[in-house]
Amino acid sequence: MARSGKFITFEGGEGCGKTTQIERVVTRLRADGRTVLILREPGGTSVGEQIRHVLQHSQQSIGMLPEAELLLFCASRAQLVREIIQPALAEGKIVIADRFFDSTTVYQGVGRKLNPPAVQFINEFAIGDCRPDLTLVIDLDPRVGLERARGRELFDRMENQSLDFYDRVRQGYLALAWQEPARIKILDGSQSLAAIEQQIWELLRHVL
Ligand code: Z5A
Repeated sequence: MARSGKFITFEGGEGCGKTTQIERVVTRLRADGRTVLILREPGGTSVGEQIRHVLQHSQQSIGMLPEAELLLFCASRAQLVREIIQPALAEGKIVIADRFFDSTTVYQGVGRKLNPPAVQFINEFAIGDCRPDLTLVIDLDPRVGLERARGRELFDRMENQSLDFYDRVRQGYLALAWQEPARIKILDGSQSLAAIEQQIWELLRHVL
């Protein structure tokens, strides 16, 4: 599908500040007269929200195997890409996603240690040619991020991992950025909200 819009993704570990920065940047973009669509992963479609519940909030999913987890994240994304993202990009919208396929590469590939070529193949199959124009990774020590994210009441299966898992996730993002420096930009998540927002704005203006 021809695309005149821009596709921006936000990535990072738990509590790194993605959601907060997306809200700030979208406010600025809309004030600038831009049409922006915000999406979150997993979810964003009717099918995807059901998969989100199975993946994250259902107590019955405790025994889910990493292979099943990988396929469910990619199933949610395959639906989101074709039902929402590609049509929006074809209409010229700016699409901002809170997580996309890099989360799968890092959480399932590096965190869960699934076979990297298998993860890459399934990941690519799910997205087709719908790759982000810019990916912003907010890098933060997981000890700080987990502390920020503490106190949420809703059960989340994905948030019950070891510190070692989150350390691998962090290293996984840094390695990805090293492999794809033109698309993936790392921001230091330990800075103030305003400082990170300003750096994101500069990077976005460059792409838009
Ligand atoms: N997952 C996966 O395994 N594979 C996949 O393919 C995909 C996802 C797509 C999604 O959970 C889980 O699924 C996630 C990865 C996995 N699992 N884990 N673990 P989610 O979407 O529900 O949660 P999340 O993506 O990890 O986001 P989050 O925890 O909500 O964090 P955040 O959005 O990055 O942070 P925030 O809500 O903006 O900020 C957290 C708090 O910190 C908040 O109180 C802020 O006010 C505060 N904050 C933010 N920035 C700052 C700064 N700079 N200074 C001080 N305080 C700050």
